[in-house]
Amino acid sequence: MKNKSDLDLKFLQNDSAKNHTFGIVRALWNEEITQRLYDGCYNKLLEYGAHNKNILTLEVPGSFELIYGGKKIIKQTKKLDAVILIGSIIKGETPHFDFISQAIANGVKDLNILFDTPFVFCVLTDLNWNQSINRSGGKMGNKGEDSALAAMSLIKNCTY
Ligand code: DLZ
Repeated sequence: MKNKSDLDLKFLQNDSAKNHTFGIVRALWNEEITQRLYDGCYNKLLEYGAHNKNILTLEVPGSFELIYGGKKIIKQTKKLDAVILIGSIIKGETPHFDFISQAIANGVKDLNILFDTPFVFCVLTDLNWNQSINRSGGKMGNKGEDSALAAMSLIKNCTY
């Protein structure tokens, strides 16, 4: 395996998202970054055959609210095949970064335990703005695209 995309492409077909339903919960904090992640994720789902009407989007103020947003979107629709949670946390001068990052990772883990639908973690935890740009469509790729691939892989490999 050369990189993550090689692995995903091995399992996926070009219509892997067709006839599947997706939720995307997007945090608006660091909005430019989460927009880039969102676009990468959304377009990757379309590329694999998803229909616009089958991609439901919910926006929340910050990454901390992704957990509530994830719970809400799944409870209200009850028929999503996967949910992708998109956020961007950038380290500041206080320990806030550590508390929020840890809480969100734990919260997303809890959602995966509580619900049958998979929740994909697309939250960048970067030390500065440049790192975030690099991971949202810059020289390190776009983690939003990777998350779409992960969601499709989960639907394909974990549905029996
Ligand atoms: C408060 C805060 C801070 C300091 N930094 C970020 C961040 O880098 N990324 C992010 O998504 N959200 C941040 N927030 C907002 C919190 O996630 C949350 O929205 C507020 O604390 C309100 O609950």
